[in-house]
Amino acid sequence: MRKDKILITGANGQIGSVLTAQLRENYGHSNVLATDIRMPKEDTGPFELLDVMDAQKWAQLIDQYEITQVYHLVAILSASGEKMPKKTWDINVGSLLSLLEIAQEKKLNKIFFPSSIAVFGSDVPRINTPQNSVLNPTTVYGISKVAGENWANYYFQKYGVDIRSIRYPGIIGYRGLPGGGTTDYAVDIYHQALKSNAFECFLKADATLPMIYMPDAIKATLDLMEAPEEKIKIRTSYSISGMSFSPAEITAEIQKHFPNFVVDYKPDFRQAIAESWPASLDDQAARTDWGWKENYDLASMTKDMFFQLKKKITLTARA
Ligand code: AKB
Repeated sequence: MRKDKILITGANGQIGSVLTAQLRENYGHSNVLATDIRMPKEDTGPFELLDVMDAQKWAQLIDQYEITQVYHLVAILSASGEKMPKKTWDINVGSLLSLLEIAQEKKLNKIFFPSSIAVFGSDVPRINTPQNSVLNPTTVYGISKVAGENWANYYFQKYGVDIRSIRYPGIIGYRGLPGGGTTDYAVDIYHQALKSNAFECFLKADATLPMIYMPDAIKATLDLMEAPEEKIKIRTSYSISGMSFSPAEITAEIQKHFPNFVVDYKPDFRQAIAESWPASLDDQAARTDWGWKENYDLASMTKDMFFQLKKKITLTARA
């Protein structure tokens, strides 16, 4: 067992719930403190209520549990962010700044903060978007992530805070549902295929976006955090991607399992957000620096999603 003690914010969320379980397996149950603004549905281990805008409580928990690493997952995502720009800025940037101050003061070993493909705007090549592109995002979420990346780099350069980050593409997982994102359709579509064999999609059929399956996203996060410091050459954030597909392509893949599955396209305001993001990413820097490599493509992810969701439905029915 390793001696690090870890605090996670947003531990009840789509990524948080899976990452918490994996970190507990790797670092020992009692060495991982889950935090969230709401109580979890099930008691799975050490947990504290934490509003990340309350920097004092955050610092106090870090002292109380002798925390050495923080995974700061709390964020308001792209679609929700457009409905509350000021709050999105305050939470996404304000809480990161509080953490950076705490990390510097308490000499934390390492911090992880997620960035996003939302940092890119429509003025970059949409295919194989380079790691070092001009960052002119169109959403407040994207603006907050560009600011976050720059603050992260600043605290590393100026104070030596070991902060590491990944620009997550859309993340598809079976445990929890995402909320408030533009890529959320790609999770919901699997649930609806099983439930009703029909789905209403809020993006156009050809809105291709970079995506990743949850096990690959977790692997990337832990590989980045466990890589030797000298391998981390980028202190803003690393682009990574597992695959790219459009709603039409994921539909065709689902139809291999459910031939009668139908999708009705009703694009809304999220279509404009999707159009401003890359269709695919150049993630060679992550591959070269710390060995990023995905295990899943669209076909293998779809097969596993249905296997896991069916298993979950059977277990829930039995309980
Ligand atoms: C969103 O759609 O807002 C997020 C993201 C790509 O960061 N899933």
